[in-house]
Amino acid sequence: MAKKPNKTKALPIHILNGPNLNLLGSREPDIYGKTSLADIEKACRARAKSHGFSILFDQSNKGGELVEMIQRARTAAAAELVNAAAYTHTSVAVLDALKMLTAPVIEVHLSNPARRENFRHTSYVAMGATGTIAGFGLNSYLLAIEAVAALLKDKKA
Ligand code: CA2
Repeated sequence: MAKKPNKTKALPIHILNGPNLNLLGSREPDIYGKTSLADIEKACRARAKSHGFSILFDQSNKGGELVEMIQRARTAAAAELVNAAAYTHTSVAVLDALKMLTAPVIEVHLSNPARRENFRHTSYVAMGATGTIAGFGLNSYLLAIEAVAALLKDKKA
């Protein structure tokens, strides 16, 4: 009997951005560059596409919404890239939500928080992440997509 074609669609990579990142590019260009969040989204879509993945791109300024978006990713995403912005350093709720994911979680930052103020040296997100990429601006997101693509290919093989 002929084999049925596998119609299962690959789940997208979920990219989640926390508070104030909607205003990216409008201030502190010395730290964050001039790239807007829309530029990041566009570049991520292109990079993910080159690896055969689609992207679900979200941003919220509200902690509860971020938690809900992470919860949705439990069944709706192949991997989670998260730049929780200031919530990185404060939110046990975001950490608890990330811990519920079975998919790879990559913590992403535009800047390198380890080189900045002491309060940025603690990351709750890191405790729920597979790994962290920080300090490369827009390229932090693209490197995270590379990491995820490699992880998911390894899983498949
Ligand atoms: O470097 C990162 O990606 C951060 O997650 C950015 C957060 C900061 O609190 C973290 O410590 C590191 C801040 C996001 C602020 O968003 C901006 C909005 C407009 C202009 C500049 C930054």
